[in-house]
Amino acid sequence: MTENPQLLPAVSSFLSSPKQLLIDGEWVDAKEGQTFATVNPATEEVLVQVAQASAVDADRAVTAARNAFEHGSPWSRMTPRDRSHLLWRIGDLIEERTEEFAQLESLDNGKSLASARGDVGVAAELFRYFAGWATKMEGTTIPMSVPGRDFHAYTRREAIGVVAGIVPWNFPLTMAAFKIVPSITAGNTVVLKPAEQTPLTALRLGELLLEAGVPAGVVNVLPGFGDAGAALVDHPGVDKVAFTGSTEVGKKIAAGASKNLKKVSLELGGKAPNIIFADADLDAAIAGAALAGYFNEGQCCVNGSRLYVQREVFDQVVEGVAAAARAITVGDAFDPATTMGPLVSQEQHEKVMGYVRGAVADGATLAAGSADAAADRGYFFSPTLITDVTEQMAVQTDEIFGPVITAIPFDTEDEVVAAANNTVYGLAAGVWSRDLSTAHRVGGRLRAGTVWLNTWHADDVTLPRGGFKQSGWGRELGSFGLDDYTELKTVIAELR
Ligand code: TXE
Repeated sequence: MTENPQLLPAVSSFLSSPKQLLIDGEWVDAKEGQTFATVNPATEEVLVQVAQASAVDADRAVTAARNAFEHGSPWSRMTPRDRSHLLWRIGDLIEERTEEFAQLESLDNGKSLASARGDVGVAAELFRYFAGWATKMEGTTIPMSVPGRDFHAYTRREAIGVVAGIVPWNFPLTMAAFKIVPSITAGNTVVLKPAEQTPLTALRLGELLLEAGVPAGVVNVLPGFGDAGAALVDHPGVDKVAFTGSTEVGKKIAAGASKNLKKVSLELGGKAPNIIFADADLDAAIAGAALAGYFNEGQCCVNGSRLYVQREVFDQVVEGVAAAARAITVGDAFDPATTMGPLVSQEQHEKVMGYVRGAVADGATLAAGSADAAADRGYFFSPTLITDVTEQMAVQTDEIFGPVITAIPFDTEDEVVAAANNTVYGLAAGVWSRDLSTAHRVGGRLRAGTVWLNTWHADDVTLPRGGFKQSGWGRELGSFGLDDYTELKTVIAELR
């Protein structure tokens, strides 16, 4: 690997030895000895070799998680208050190591350091927010009406058991936290499978969890490919699967988990419509549209990829977003001038390029960007804005997961709502208008789990998120975020 003088000693030291699996509180090699290389997408250089989990390792990890969950284990005996303190402590440890996590994330995923620092902050805050919920998993007492008899009935929220968390590469650390935090808040144990493209921060988090005092087996980390994820989905010892990733794999997971009727939560793909009315604050809307489409290299499930602009301001908005795209500096995360890093992998790069080339071949126009790689080395791709698009083009119907926005003019509210909802996805949507009635009314008509009015990507760990339609099952975060990680038990006692 080329020498990078900016790397913290802790990061260099982390990368100086092959990475292992975390099973039952121990760092171990994969049983079958396999490893894979994780690559820096800015340089295409191998960062480090990582143990590659197989079905055998999945079985070992599930057994460890099961034992850690069982009645009488240190974890099952830990009080909610102690769990709360533990979660808070982990949040502090993550925050103290912000720069270290950010560097590792930028190296492995490619995102700018500023972006990666933001992700680390979210992960730390997630632990702290849920620390508060550990002591507030309350039930209710419920009156019963049985003539002549007396009852005391109440509900309890209990842990489900072993959770398999399977996560993608676009926000590796925060996605790991999204699955681990609600799981352990509720007293479950976890086997986490990070994405094969970006295993490093989840592994470093595993080290930190042990340092913070999470008992052995409560959180296990299994880097590997889809087969390791599938082995977890199939494993009878797993009680719940929590997945974020493509809709295609989400369907496989739902089918696999249904064999044993495991609980499943899914956060899947999106193709979010972003609607700008002519009466909007256009400066804000243009900046918002660029952020919606280009943040995180466009590799966001809530990426505002379909821009609809009322006809009278269409040219002005297209010009503005194109200028914003051109103002973005694409480069290596460690270059301070960089505002957009490379895409995560060669595969993703080819996929995004293919969509843009396909659109151009079908007669679309590039208002910004290009259909070519932005550099000879590294998976760089220029932020792109496409006009002269039809609703039938693949660039308009498919989740591209890159910095690509398509822009289409509209005339009426009914027309744009119909177009916006004409998708199998339903993760996010946005409306820009100075007329509050328009904004709220249209927001109400959009079939999406999150609707932004006069903003985009504004978020907090307190807010539930998830998808309508084929964008998923269930909600994550906020006070709703624990529901999918608990079972509700009804207890009925007869008072004699
Ligand atoms: O996702 P996958 P990929 C979309 C986006 C992207 C496309 C492909 O459009 O271009 O998906 O990305 C694990 N059983 N999103 O291939 O395959 C896999 O190892 C169990 C949207 O990276 O869904 C990884 O850990 N697990 C998305 C995780 O699933 C399996 C974020 C995600 O991989 C598996 C990422 C199987 N059969 C991509 N096959 C979002 N909604 O945020 C793979 N995996």
